[in-house]
Amino acid sequence: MSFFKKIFSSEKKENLSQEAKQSLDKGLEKSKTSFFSKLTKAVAGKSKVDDEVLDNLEEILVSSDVGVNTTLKIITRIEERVAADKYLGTDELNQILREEIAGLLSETNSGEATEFEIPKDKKPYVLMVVGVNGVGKTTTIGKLAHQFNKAGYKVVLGAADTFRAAAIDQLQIWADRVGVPIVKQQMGSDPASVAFDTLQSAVSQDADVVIIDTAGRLHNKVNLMNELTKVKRVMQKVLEDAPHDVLLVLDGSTGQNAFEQAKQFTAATEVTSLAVTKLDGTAKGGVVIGISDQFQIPVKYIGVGEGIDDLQVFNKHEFVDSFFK
Ligand SMILES: Nc1nc2c(ncn2[C@@H]2O[C@H](COP(=O)(O)OP(=O)(O)OP(=O)(O)O)[C@@H](O)[C@H]2O)c(=O)[nH]1
Ligand SMILES: [Mg+2]
Repeated sequence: MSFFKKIFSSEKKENLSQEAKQSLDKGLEKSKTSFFSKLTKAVAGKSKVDDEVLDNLEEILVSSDVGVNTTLKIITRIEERVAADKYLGTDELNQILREEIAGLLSETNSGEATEFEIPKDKKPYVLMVVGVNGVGKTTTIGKLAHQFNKAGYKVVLGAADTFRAAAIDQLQIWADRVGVPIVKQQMGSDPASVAFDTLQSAVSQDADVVIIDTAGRLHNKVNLMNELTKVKRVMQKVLEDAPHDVLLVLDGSTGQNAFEQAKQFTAATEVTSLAVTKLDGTAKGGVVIGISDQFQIPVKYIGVGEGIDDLQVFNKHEFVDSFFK
């Protein structure tokens, strides 16, 4: 790479991350506004952090969908600081919260990455996307395909949600929009067979990334889980270590429901990473903090809008920065 190219590409990268930062700020706006207006009310007329302030704070965190267990951890940390420093002022509460939440998240395995990357030793890298209906699976796949494509990877999509004709059409629209190939069959065909074809096609095209869409709804939950297991098993006939990642998509705007879905899915099938969507337009952004803390599975991506660029790599440092800015 020439010197000028290097400068240009590093400038471009900075620009992009600047854009990403703005879109994160915008995506978290509702959550922040709601959180800080509650916090302002909770400390009104109070100069120091006392039991009453802590009680209120606990209520605010729970009502911001951080989740009870994670809230208790945060409150305990703050109590310890209050015990050590009896005159902790409420004007410092914001900073303290920020530090404690960052501290808590630093212990989780979510959010270390800053860029859309795939493991270098997997080719093609196979990503299977799962989740209940309507959470944003297909949209997330389209956005991911766009990011990987932009990064120079050769992407192939597989329409293994054969339960609805519209599901296949929807993925086709995304494939056309991004400009990547899609492997599909008729509605009602065997999803495992679509996944098999997709992997074969990807291997023969020397593709870098395969993303498999799956159904979010079937006649019942047991069917759905059995089907996912079968899709995986059949993919392994082409690539024995596929899928390399199973991404569970959760709708962040459903708050506690997202926790429930994560619990149920991770108990029923192997999930290796999480995406939390629809953080824009909701005040429930705190759910990402709770999910990162409560699950051993890393949150990798967050959805902050319906547009093609509205998917971000979840980075906990950026998230906390943006939330407490
Ligand atoms: N505001 C917002 N909307 C989103 C986001 N991600 C997805 N959506 C919207 O959520 C709706 C459902 O998204 P889909 O991608 O169709 O969800 P799905 O999980 O594939 O749904 P099924 O195929 O029915 O199982 C669509 O209207 C998307 O535009 C996001 O991050 N923000
Ligand atoms: Mg879909």
